[in-house]
Amino acid sequence: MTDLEKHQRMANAIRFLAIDAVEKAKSGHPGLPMGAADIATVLFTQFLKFDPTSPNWADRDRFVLSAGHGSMLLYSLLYLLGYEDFTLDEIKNFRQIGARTAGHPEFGHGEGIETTTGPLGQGLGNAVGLAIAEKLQEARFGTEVVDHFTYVLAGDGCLMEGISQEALSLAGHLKLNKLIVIWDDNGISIDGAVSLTDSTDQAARFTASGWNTISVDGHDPDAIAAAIRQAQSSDSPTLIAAKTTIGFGSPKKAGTNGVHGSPLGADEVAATREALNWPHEPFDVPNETLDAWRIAGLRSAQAHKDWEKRFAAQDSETRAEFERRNRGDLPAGFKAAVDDYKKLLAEDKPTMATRKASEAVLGVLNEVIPETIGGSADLTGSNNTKTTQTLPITPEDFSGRYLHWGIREHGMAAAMNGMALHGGMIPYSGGFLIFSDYCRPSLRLAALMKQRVIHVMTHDSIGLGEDGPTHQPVEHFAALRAIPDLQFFRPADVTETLECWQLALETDDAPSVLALTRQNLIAQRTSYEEENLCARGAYVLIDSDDDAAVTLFASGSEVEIAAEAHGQLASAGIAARVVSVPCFELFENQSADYKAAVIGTSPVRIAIEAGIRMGWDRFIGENGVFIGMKGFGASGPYKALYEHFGITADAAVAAAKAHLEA
Ligand SMILES: Cc1ncc(C[n+]2csc(CCOP(=O)(O)OP(=O)(O)O)c2C)c(N)n1
Repeated sequence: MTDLEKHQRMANAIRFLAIDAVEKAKSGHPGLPMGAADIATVLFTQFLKFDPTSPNWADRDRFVLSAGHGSMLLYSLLYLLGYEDFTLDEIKNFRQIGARTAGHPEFGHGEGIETTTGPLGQGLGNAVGLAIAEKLQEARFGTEVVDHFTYVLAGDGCLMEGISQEALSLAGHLKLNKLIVIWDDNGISIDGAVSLTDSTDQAARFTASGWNTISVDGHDPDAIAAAIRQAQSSDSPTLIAAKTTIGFGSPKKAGTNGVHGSPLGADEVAATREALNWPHEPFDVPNETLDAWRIAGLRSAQAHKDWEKRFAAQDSETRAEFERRNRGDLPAGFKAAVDDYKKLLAEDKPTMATRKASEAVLGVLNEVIPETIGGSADLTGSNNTKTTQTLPITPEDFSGRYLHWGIREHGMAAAMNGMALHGGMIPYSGGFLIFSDYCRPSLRLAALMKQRVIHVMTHDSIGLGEDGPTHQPVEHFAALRAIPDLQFFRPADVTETLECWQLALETDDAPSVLALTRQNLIAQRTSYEEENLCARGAYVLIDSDDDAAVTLFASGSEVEIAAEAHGQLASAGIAARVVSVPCFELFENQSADYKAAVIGTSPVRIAIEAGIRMGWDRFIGENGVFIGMKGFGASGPYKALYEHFGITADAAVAAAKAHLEA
């Protein structure tokens, strides 16, 4: 058998596993695996460094299938290469409940999947983060320990999505030369030919952002190999534009949108078997071909052993630190640093904006956690995310700890997911809360993938003032609270900011958003408590000796208003209590008893938050009083805005009295 014949059989094994799995599931996308099988065969049998017996080997190359609808390409590869989690039964269970072979690749379902893909373009963004992470780790631990490539297979859809522009321009700027994107250039998307909707010269676009670009025939294994070889020695990231035929091998459907996302149908499956000379039963890969794949799966075993030797030769401190960071454990000094600072704050009781509080907290935490990587989407001076420890990361020097992401919220959030997935670091960002909308798809995926990424989002309400309604979050608290498994924090003062940072860092299986103010806030917590009170999500900040007639619930900057209202009510002889609610999600995790005790039995319950009411009925009931926003904000000085929208202590007191008298 010639090398070409062997290659074709190996590629056909991918094609037919995909065809048969989609046929059996009666749903899925056969077109991409059939079209990209040659590319994948070359990449995985000649280039990719990986070890199926150790899927999480830290120095493996990463492969991201950005065009996640082509998931059967990845599942076929993982089965053929011998990944334990991807058995033939899993392939046969494609798209069924509980299977590792979900409709789109999902991180955590089976080892060998590097990231969740499906929303087009996200994988590309993740890959930029993976490649950034590789360079950061290489700068810290050296090429003996960290030296791997990030490969991406992206489709037309990935390149058409806006996120691709943010991702690629950043990658070009940072000269991520170990990032290699292979574009499955088949000219077809769901509605038909790509020419229906797009005329971009993609190579020119990538070149304009500093990429190396190569064009090849995506069905010619030698040409693909030559292109990857050239890409590996490039000093910039590389786009390999690989011309392919979607649904390659299907006599009637190849090259059409009919094969993108539907089973071929029995007749066409039979015709394709005939055309590609694959006379085998469904799911049957002949031994000779399966063996060839399994041997390819062993290809990097020696490289892995060599790496283990090099790693073992590092000093014990380096090894321990590398392993600790990869495990995601926080360093030993973390808790003491939090505690010491909390004591100091209880003495100082500083008045400050929570964005400034966050900066002060980060100054303490960045000192003891060397693996935090900070950044901002061009709002460093506003987000206060940079500290003395975090020197800028530049294209020439990745020893720094601060990424100037540019004005690229979506690309930033997707890349941060990639950095977290890579392991060895804790990325945190900076941006305006209003623009959480610009990165929401990536925030959602961070939650779905259970990744510890931390987003500092400042200017969190009308309290930002003059910039006006385009910049004033209103529905954003509710919208972020709505994302399952994402922790949305809105701390009320400097101590709560410290506690929320602690919680965000200690939660290694979920993303967090810290919503922080532009305006100054007085300290609400005036005595030292060892316990992290924010960990309960909501807690009684000011209690009442008598049965409280009124309970005031508030988050963030509005806790100050609630506390002021409490003072006025006390003067009027009305017993009241104040509950601070920094995190809805954590509150829901508490026991029923705790929740009932915090909510209490006051006849009048009032919530104060400079956002929409959605979610607060949980605390105040539908007959409760909500003092907040009903629509968009306005441009003006912030104190005037609070008056204008009636979010004041006077309003809360008046409402309390009116309800008590009613
Ligand atoms: C953000 C996003 N929008 C829409 C979709 C739905 N969708 C899945 S595949 C696809 C077409 C992609 O075309 P292409 O990348 O060329 O894939 P191919 O047809 O080559 O398989 C679309 C619109 C999606 N998955 N993600």
